[in-house]
Amino acid sequence: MRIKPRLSADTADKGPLARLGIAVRKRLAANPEIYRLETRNKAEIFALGDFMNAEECTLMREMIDAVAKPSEYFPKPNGEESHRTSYSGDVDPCHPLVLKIQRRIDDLLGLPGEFGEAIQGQRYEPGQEFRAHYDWFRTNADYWKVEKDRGGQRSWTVMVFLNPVEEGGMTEFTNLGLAIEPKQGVLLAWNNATPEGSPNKWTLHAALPVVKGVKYIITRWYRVGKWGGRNRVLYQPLPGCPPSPSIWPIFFAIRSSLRESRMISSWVRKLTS
Ligand SMILES: O=C(O)CCC(=O)C(=O)O
Repeated sequence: MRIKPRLSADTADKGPLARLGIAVRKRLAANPEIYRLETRNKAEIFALGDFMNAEECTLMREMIDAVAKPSEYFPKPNGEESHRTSYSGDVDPCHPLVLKIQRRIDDLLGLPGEFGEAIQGQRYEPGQEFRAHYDWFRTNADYWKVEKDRGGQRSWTVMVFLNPVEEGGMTEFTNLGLAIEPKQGVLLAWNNATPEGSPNKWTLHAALPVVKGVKYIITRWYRVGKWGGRNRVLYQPLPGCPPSPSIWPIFFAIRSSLRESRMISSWVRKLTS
């Protein structure tokens, strides 16, 4: 009998994480509107301005208000309880705006939509925060037993700021000395893994406490496989699209030659009658 090795935090889903990294990196690098943040090559963090317009942000904030409840979180190893004090909730996944934004995010990263978790909205009021944490899963934690079959490790995180905040509320990459101020419509995307496919400890990040005003964001986390699926379908790079010959020129060519042959036979009929 073959015994399966127990996967450690550094090897679980390593291959798919590395492949996803290559594909998304290439796609984002080819997009002239995307800006890569300086991290001394410790992590891959990208930003894009005006990803959502003011009207979309307003409607999304209203949708968050409708579902927000005290945020849930994956417990930390040291048992620290209250490291996420915001309000959050999954916005209606069938709402046309949510579907539209979801498709735009999937397309930006070039990832299959089914690998993305449902878009989550978050609201932070004064004093609320999300202390330093990783988005990748600790594979020695109890929750991993469930998450490994629900799409596996988290690969990329995408978040969008939905409003400016009067004071505080920055997204801070704790060990990189980077703090990004909330600006309406700005999208941030980062790879939670290293280029080799291991969880990247440089992605430790926090939502600093809001001091004045309210902060709203949406987040979409991608897995290495189909999210929620019981059977793991792991990421494979899509083969390059073959050139798709349009059938319309062929259709028009056949139609016009049929017409011509009908015209010719009617001339022949006229001439011979
Ligand atoms: O609100 C933020 O700025 C960060 C949110 C965050 O860390 C998360 O959703 O994982």
